[in-house]
Amino acid sequence: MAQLPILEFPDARLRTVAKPVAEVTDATRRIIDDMFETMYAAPGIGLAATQVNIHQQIIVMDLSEDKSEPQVFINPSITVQGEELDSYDEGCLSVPGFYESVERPKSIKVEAIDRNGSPFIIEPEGLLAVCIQHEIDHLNGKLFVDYLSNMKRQRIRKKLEKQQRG
Ligand code: QAP
Ligand code: CO
Repeated sequence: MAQLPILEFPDARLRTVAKPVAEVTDATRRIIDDMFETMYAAPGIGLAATQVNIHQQIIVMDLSEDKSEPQVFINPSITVQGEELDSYDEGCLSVPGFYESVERPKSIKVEAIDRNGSPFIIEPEGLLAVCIQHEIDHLNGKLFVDYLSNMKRQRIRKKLEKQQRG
């Protein structure tokens, strides 16, 4: 397994739209394992392949305290969104050090494929629903900072650019 470098905002590669995985193979599972290693090391609760410069529709997530609940979503799609919205203070491994409130549908229905290539459907609420929506945004080249005011986003961009220059 290998830890992969994480792209940071405002890197243009984070704007790439990921392609669906045509077939789940050992190569796909190797990417998934490397993504888990990268996410756990960070540490984070969710990581989209886009963030490690792999432009395939793959998400890994673990909301547990002790790395005991790894979840994989390949080719995920949101098929139903509830009417009710909820706000959550979101962060992102690609926007290190910044947390801002984002409003999203509180409950959704998601169809995806697991690491064995089997389809499944879930209806998450709470943090799981927030995290899946945040990660699916990554696969579409979108970041949580895109929901903020231009002023807030620009402040975050300037601070990160300065930090990245070292
Ligand atoms: C996405 O984010 C998420 O700023 C996953 O310095 C987060 O794992 C969805 C992290 C919150 C919903 C709510 C962030 C680590 C990890 C940082 C993460 C940082 C170090 C973020
Ligand atoms: Co993120």
